[in-house]
Amino acid sequence: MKHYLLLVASIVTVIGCSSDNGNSALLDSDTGANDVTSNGATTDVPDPMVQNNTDVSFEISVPAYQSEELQLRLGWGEFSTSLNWIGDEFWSVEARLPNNTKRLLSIVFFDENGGIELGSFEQQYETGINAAEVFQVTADQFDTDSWDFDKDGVNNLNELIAGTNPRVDEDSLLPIIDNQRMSLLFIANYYESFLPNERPYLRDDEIDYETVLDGTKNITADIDANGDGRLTAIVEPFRPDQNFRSGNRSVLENSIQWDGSWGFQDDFNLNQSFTSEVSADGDMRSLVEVGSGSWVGTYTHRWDTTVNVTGQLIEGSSFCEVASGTITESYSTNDQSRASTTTLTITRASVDDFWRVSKVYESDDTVSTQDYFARELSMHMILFGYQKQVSENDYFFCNYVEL
Ligand SMILES: [Ca+2]
Ligand SMILES: [Ca+2]
Repeated sequence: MKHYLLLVASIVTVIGCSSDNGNSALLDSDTGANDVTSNGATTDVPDPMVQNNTDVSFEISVPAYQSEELQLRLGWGEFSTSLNWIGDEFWSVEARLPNNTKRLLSIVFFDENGGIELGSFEQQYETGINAAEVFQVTADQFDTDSWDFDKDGVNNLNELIAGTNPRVDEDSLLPIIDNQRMSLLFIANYYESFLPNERPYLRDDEIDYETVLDGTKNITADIDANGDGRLTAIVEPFRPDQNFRSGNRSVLENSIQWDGSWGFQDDFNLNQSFTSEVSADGDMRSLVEVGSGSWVGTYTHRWDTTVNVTGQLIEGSSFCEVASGTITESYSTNDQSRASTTTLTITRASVDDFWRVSKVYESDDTVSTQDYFARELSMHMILFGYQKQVSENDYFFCNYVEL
């Protein structure tokens, strides 16, 4: 019974002694308050030989961040205090707490002199029976992701480190366009469009210069029973060394690969190559494509593209609409004697409403960046005439007979 009453007295003392001003958090439960029984009679005074307190040394490492206005506050039940900065990421404080007592311990890391939370640590903490003990928290035990004032998915700490405003969702201020126009993507569509479903498939058109000039394509295809093989298309102008398009098709376990190239020569020289892989995972299809090309004559144009997207089959078609992923395009030119590079990065998570577009334009004396959202992607931008047929694809072919 005596032990129980002592404990009650200790807690009451702590509740009455919260220390907010910081540096000294020593508590003394032996304040001389008498233990009182339920009928109001004074009983025995605490035995000074019995130890009721534990001096706890809290030693805390916080996530790395530099500011003149950092604070670290600790609460344990009703008790609270500030911690003292020791150096680097290290903070500490000593608190005299009642022993054998369990309370919710909460430690919060602030910037702006308490104005903004950067991270927090919370767990039940029970003092032991020793005269002194040490409680340590390391930086990686701090929850920083729960503190995201503008709810943009980047926590306050990372926004402050990056120099963005943790209270404003910068994305919500970006303009929205209807269509982001692209070109020279989904190239395998072109090659696959010449293949029926039959396997093996052999075709060897005799080149008829007249019909090729009329726009007819001469196709040579040799696709085996497995779906592996090669396809070549000759289009106007008809000389194979002037205008060739060829690709190799490979069937892998859950995917179809195309790699190929095409060229075109007149007063400019074109070379384009690509690899493309469409894979199936249940109903989902994904496309990984890498392309690069050049168009060299009086001026030089070079481009590199990457596609890493997922999509779902459009009902009644053999194509997939892109639902999420990342597309990049880097385009360099010295047209008009002015060298420049434009880099587009287009991303969308499956939960996003729009594509996020980041456009960086660099020339000798300028670097400019534009960020905006696009409701749709359109692949109908034609930079050069030879792209027609090959690149005008809003959707990627995904209903391969082998998948
Ligand atoms: Ca944020
Ligand atoms: Ca922000």
